[in-house]
Amino acid sequence: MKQTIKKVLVANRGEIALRVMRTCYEMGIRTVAIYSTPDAKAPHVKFADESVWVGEAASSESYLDMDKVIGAAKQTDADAIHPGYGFLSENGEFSNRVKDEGIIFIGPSAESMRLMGDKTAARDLMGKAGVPCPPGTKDAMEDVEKALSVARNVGFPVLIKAAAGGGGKGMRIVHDEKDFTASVKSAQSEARNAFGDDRVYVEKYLEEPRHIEFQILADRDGNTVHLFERECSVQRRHQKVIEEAPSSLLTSKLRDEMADAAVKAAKACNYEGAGTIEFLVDKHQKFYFLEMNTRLQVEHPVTEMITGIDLVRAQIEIAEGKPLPFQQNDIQKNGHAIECRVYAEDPSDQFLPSTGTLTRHRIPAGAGVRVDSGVEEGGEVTINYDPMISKLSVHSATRKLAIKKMLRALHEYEISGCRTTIPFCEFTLKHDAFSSGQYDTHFVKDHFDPVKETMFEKVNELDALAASLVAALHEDSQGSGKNGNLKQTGTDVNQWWSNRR
Ligand code: MV4
Repeated sequence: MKQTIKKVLVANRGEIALRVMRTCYEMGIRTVAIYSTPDAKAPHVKFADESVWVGEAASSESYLDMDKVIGAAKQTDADAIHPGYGFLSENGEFSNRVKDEGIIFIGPSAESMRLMGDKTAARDLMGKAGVPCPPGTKDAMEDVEKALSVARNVGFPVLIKAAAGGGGKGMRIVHDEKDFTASVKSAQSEARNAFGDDRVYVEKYLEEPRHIEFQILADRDGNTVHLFERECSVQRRHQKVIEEAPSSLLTSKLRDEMADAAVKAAKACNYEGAGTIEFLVDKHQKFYFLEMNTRLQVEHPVTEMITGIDLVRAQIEIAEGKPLPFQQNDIQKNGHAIECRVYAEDPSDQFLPSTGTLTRHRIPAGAGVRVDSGVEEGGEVTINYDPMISKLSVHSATRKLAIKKMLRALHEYEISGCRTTIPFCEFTLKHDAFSSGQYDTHFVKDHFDPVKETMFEKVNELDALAASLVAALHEDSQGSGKNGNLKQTGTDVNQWWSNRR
């Protein structure tokens, strides 16, 4: 049944809220923003046609409060809700309640979310669909001894994972069977605390894996296509930092095999809308299903840049009941795109959050440069929400040219008032492991030493300055008089030097 959407409430904040609203504007669809007290003057609120205050800063009081979000949609007569990513975007209860109110949920069914949200159910479904999964236990672990025998069969190291998990929470790498039982208990405890569900399962640990994911679009009639892959191996503590499309690892043959598997996976859960199938590719170029994300992802811009397809427009048209306007052969990849996530975190200090007033926010521009930002100059960067300030994406004809363009754009990006991960992104793009394409999910651990990379250079410069000042002071104290004005500097370099050591 087709229904034209005239007004969308975007149940999100920051860059993704603004990004969704921009496509709505281009489609002639009116928009409703929701906002918490600290977001009252946020860019997404200013851009929307209407806005509704939904509560105080805490997400549970505002963006996660289903009653308030649905109430705002009813209050403004929105005929659809776009959830963005995070918050309620993969909450089956929310999508069902939205539909029960006669409002269109722009996303997949609650059943698809459920099937893919439970990692053991997802593995089972993938096995039946002929999508390869890492060897391991079929179901969640009922009996530790039985699981240990499976671990012995697949061979250590193994990974213990939370069935309700994702993103690394409740995950334990076990290298030796003597640590197995304790690791299971520890994983169960973390999973119970994080998800209220302590079911865990075992998988063979794939060494030096690459994280490669395929974008999927599926309409209500079951037409399912892929929009090629994204490589997301530069991660820090399971948080993606740099993504690119296409992957420099895949051969055409491997790409076709993985794309077929991704389409199979989407069809196996009757998927509708935009979704992503995550795979790991091991050092033998064998790929394995990791998980499915039943939402639009942060890193979707790099796919849009190489295919020319607006994924939010596709989501809305699918939600209106329209058939996909293209077939698989119509979708071509062109050139290369890279995305750097700009977080308000300090890479020289363990990526700790960095808050403050954005006294300067000047974004780069020029051909092939896209900035999706949820902040503006004068705005506050707080710890209320995810620390991502913006996403900087570039597109060029080749990967080498895209790297050059990204380095130029990072150089041009001016942010003052908080520390950001821009220096880390510059470090990565300049690193041989990245530029050669020879990197995996251990890149940060293997190559990034914050003290060496960002502080020592400064310390080295300061050391040189201190040494010359100490030398000059020493000479001065010998009465040579040639550094006459030095003493007036008031800089007790000796004191500074001894403090520093
Ligand atoms: C794995 C894996 C290796 N072997 N599974 C799961 C959650 C996701 N964010 C990363 N996950 C992984 N699952 C098997 N069977 C490697 C990862 C992985 C990873 C694991 C530990 C530390 C950092 C990682 C970064 C990317 C992928």
